[in-house]
Amino acid sequence: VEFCKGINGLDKVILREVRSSAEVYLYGGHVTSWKNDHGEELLFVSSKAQFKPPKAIRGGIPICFPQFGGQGNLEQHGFARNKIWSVETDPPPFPTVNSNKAFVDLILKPSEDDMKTWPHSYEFRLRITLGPGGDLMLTSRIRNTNADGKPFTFTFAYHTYFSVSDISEVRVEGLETIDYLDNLQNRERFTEQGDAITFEGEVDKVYVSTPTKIAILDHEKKRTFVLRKDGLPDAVVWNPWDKKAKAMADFGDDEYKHMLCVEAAVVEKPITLKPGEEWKGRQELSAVPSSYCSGQ
Ligand code: TA6
Repeated sequence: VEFCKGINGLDKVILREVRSSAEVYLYGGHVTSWKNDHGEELLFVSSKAQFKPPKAIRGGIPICFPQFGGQGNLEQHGFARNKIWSVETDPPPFPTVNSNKAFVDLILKPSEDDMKTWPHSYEFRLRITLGPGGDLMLTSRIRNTNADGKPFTFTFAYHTYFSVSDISEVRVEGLETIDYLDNLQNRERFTEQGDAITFEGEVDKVYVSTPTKIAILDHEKKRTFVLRKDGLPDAVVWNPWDKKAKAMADFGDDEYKHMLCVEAAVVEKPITLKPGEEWKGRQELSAVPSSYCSGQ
């Protein structure tokens, strides 16, 4: 585990396991790189990403808390991804992981100023772990530490940007026949069709009550990303496609072809914590060789 300076002098931590690695900025508690043991980058970060506050880094794994999306009185996706986190020195009440995994524990607590935007106190612990096989695990523990007895309610997402060779040759398996809210049709509820999802245009869907395992198959790379999740019932699938890509200043016009967001999330049924209560949400990512051929 190395602590060093990244772009714009922002502090970052690098986790290494044999030849695989992961990188997380204290800015946003934001994973910006996950490389397999061939040194291949598995996450997408835009070439036009801003690595300086207050703009969130475009790509990697933004942490959306205490709000996912634009519904609510906070800015889109909340503020956790715009704050500077710190490294937790005294290990939190995490069960000790076996020693052959590299990990770092980050923590975010509100400042007096933050309490003006969202009048609650909390402890948000984020453990990033790189397993011996190069799997990447993010575990969030959020505790309500309000002294005034007030509960709070939040929604959440790991807004993961996967790097893909060609979006038109990507399939997502595991969400067949699942209901979703379509952000492109006033969040109306539909049911997904019966076979793997493919991409021919902009997609922005919140799948609700989804299975714990979702697969993203990249034809050209003969690679499958497997996303496993716990405590995160929903999954958001997003690709901006060409028009929306052009409308984002921190996103290259053609970059939509090489990324897909599949986001383990809590959206449909927000979480409410009373003081002293803690919520845990975990996602585990792996990248495995796959013999998938598109159109199969
Ligand atoms: O996760 C999908 C989404 O909610 C899209 O609607 C789009 O807004 C995307 O997030 C990116 O949001 P951001 O605030 O990071 O630009």
